[in-house]
Formats: sequence, structure tokens, C-alpha cells
Amino acid sequence: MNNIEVEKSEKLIKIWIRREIPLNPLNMDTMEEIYEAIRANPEKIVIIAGRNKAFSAGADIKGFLEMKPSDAFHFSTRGNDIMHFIAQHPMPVIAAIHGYALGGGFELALACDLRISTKDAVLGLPEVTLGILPGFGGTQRMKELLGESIAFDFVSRGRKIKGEEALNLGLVNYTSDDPVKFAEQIAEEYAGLPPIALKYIKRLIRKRNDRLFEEEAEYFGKIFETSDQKEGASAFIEKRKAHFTGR
Ligand code: CO8
Repeated sequence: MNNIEVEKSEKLIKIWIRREIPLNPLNMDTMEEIYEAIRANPEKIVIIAGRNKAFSAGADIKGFLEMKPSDAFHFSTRGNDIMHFIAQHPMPVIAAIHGYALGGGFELALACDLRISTKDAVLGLPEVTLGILPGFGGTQRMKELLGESIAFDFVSRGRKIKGEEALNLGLVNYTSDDPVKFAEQIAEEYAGLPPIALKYIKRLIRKRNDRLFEEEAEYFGKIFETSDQKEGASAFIEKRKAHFTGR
């Protein structure tokens, strides 16, 4: 486990995203490590948090310039599978967010059952400003959480919002100065509840129709055929405004 740290107790595992790169961007190895940590602990409540300055600022944009459309499709498909796996983990999964939860980082939080963030955390799906789209189920989960109209406004403009606004929208469940501590308190409450009833409740509330998630991965592959995608990643790396041409 090079990209995460795992702390275990009797009923809980805490997964800390801890990349060497600032703001904990997600690459496939990190995603696979998160998957493996949860897979190995099917009976445990899970908390996911980020070390240092952020939960996660999203997929590693610096890897995007070399990414072929087929790689993007596979990254998105596998990422989506991992997000579903998290959403379907039998016991509750809680995201404890500080700093930034953007793009794939926010999609990871959206796949969790509960989100707790600091008031000043910055959350959002800014993919469109990079010439791409959310690729880990963000379009679908935002639609489910917010309804079409608010989700469209949010995702189509790549809006970034603070934890406080996210709480008002229902995107996070609670704000706290110490999201990990708050998450631990909720985990302790779950630990005292009947696990069988909890598992059924989770399954009934979280079950879904998956076809549009597959379509999201298809579009995510196709978008990497465009010049706008290359322009979006180049502009981010060169720290300049992107100029999109629609090609
Ligand atoms: N990837 C790689 N490096 C990043 C990322 C990222 N997502 N975010 C920040 N960094 C790096 C910066 O490049 C910078 O590195 P360096 O110091 O070497 O220049 C360092 O972190 C600090 O960043 P900033 O200097 O930009 O710090 P600021 O405080 O000015 O800004 C922000 C912080 C607002 C978080 C800003 O860094 C930012 O906008 N980051 C990008 C956020 C973003 O757009 N995320 C979405 C990425 S796309 C995505 O997640 C798609 C998900 C689906 C994937 C599907 C499969 C491919």
C-alpha cells in the first residue's frame, strides 16, 4: 500500500489517502489500494479521509496528456466498478472531507454512504473546465442526490462550492471542524446497531440501475479523442486559461 494508510480496529477500518504528490490526486494504483483495503474487510464500517491538505483534488491530471481514449475508457470503467463496490460494501462507508474534494476525489466521496466535511472544504466536479466530464459516476450520483436541474447547473459549469453550501444542498450530511472525529462518532453508533438490519437497509437504499454509469465510461473514453481534452490538461499544467475549440 504505497498510496494509502489503513488503520484497523474491531469493527472499523480507516483509510487515509496519502499520495506523495500534493493534494492527493487519484491514480489507478490508489484506487486499487482503496478497493483492496475494503474488499479485505467485508464486515467492517469504513471511514475514508485524506492526509495533509486535502481529501483528494481528483484524478491525476498530469497523467492525462499521455492517456489514449481506450485507456481513458478502461480507467473510467474500472474506477466506476470500484465506486460501485464501495457503494455496495455491506456496511456503511463514510467520507471525512477537508481541503479539497474535486473531480474523482469528490466522486469517491459521492460513492460513500455519508459525507462529513469542514465548512471551508471545496467540493465539486470541475471536469468540464478541463475539456472532459466526470468519469467515476459523478453525473449519475449528482443527479440522484440533487435532482436533474440543480445537478445540471452544478456539473455543466464545473461549480466548486464550500462545505457549508454543500450541506444546504444535501451533498454533505454534516459539517464539522474535525470530520474524522465526527465520522468516528457515527461509526461508533453504527457499531452498536444490529448489523443484519443495517446491511438490509443499506442494500435497499443503495440499489440502482447501472446502464447510465456504463454510458458515462463510454463518453469518458470518447472525450479523450478530442483536442479540447488535450487543451484542458495542457492549460492546467501550464497554469493558463484554456481555449476550447469544440474539436
Ligand atoms: N492532478 C495532478 N496534480 C494536481 C491536481 C490533480 N488533480 N490538483 C492539484 N495538483 C497539483 C498542482 O499541479 C500543483 O502541483 P505543483 O506544485 O507541482 O505545480 C499542486 O497540486 C498544488 O496545486 P495548485 O498550485 O493548483 O494549488 P492551488 O491552491 O492554487 O489550487 C486547486 C488548488 C483548486 C485544487 C487546483 O490545484 C485545481 O484546480 N486542481 C485540479 C482540480 C481538478 O480539476 N480536479 C478534477 C480532475 S479530473 C477528474 O478527477 C476526472 C475524474 C474521473 C476520472 C476518470 C478516469 C480518467
